[in-house]
Amino acid sequence: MKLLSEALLYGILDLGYVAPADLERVTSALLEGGVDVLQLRAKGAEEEEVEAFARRIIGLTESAGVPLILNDHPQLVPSVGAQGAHVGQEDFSVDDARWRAGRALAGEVPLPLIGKSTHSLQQAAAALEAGADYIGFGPLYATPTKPGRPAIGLQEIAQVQAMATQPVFCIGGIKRENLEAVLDAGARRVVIVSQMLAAQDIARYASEVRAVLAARR
Ligand code: 3NM
Repeated sequence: MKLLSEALLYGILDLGYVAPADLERVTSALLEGGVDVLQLRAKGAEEEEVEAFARRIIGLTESAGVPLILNDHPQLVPSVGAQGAHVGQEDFSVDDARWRAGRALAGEVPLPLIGKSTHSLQQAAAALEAGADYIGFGPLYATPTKPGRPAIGLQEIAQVQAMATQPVFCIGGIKRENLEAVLDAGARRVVIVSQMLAAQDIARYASEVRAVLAARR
């Protein structure tokens, strides 16, 4: 299984953009393109639906050696066999998510990964202090994937990077056209959702972005 510490490109299989019938096809394309982590994000879906979606793709992510992270629903991590869960500011605390994701199975290594969305320096510091395995930091730019959420810009990326020992994934409105600016601001790892899923050739888009990230690491 790929290590989170080595991850550069974080892909999200977002059911806001991907039709349920296309789950396997898009997952395969993202994996072929070289995403290092993959999150299943099905906002508004019932728990049973999320579990069923995850079961359809877990074999693909496992074969590729790519950690599968469930957005919300940390309690589904053990039954699906996913590698972790991601929670937002309004969701579970890191500790609570970790407990639900299977802290009771602590004898089994590796433990589930818990990621947290953060939208300011203070939130980033708090999530890292709380023991998140990684954080998302954004949205850097306004984004249709989280409408109405104010952009936080690029100015604080370097400070977050400087204080974090865990991986920081910059997110929100990132695309090939602004990737260099995001990296120039200090980012090392990124999440790209809408632009990658809208690409004519998702695998190629992912591999091109990953190559830029790898060249700058
Ligand atoms: N979380 P896109 S921004 C899912 O800032 C998500 O926490 C964000 O999608 C955060 O690449 C975001 O299409 C949307 O902008 C990212």
